[in-house]
Amino acid sequence: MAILQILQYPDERLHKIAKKVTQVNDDTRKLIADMAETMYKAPGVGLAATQVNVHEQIIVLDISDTHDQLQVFINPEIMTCSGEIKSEEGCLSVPGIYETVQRADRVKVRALNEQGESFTLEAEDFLAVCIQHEIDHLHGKVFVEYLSPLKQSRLRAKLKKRRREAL
Ligand code: GNR
Ligand code: NI
Repeated sequence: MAILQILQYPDERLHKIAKKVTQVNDDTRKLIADMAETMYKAPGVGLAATQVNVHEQIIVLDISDTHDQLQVFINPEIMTCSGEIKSEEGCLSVPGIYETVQRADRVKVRALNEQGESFTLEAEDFLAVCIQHEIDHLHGKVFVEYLSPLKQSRLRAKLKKRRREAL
């Protein structure tokens, strides 16, 4: 297993569109194991392959306190969604920034598991928010893109400055 490097916003590669996984094999499972290790170490509740510069439709999630409830979604698709929820979001690619985002509060997702088998899941509340946040990453979208253009440009400037000072 290995800890992977997480891309930091702003980075053009966070806006790449992930391709569908055509075959779930040992390479896929190795990547998933590394993504899970990277997510737990960060620590975060989810990680999309896009964030580790792999542009394939793979997500890992674990919203448990015990870090033993790993959920894997390959080629995830939102079938239906309903309701509204406003919640504070953060992102491992935008460290230290927390902003309120509005999303659907129930989603039905279809995806493949680590064995390449299709499943569906109905999620609500925080799990539904996380699934939407991660699927956005696969579509090249970072949660800060829901903020006003003014807030986004201030945020980009702040993060670039912070990065300059860290070097
Ligand atoms: O660790 C994470 N926490 C979080 C909190 C609220 C809404 C979404 C998330 S996902 C985030 C990890 C991450 O960046 N996944 O892409
Ligand atoms: Ni994120």
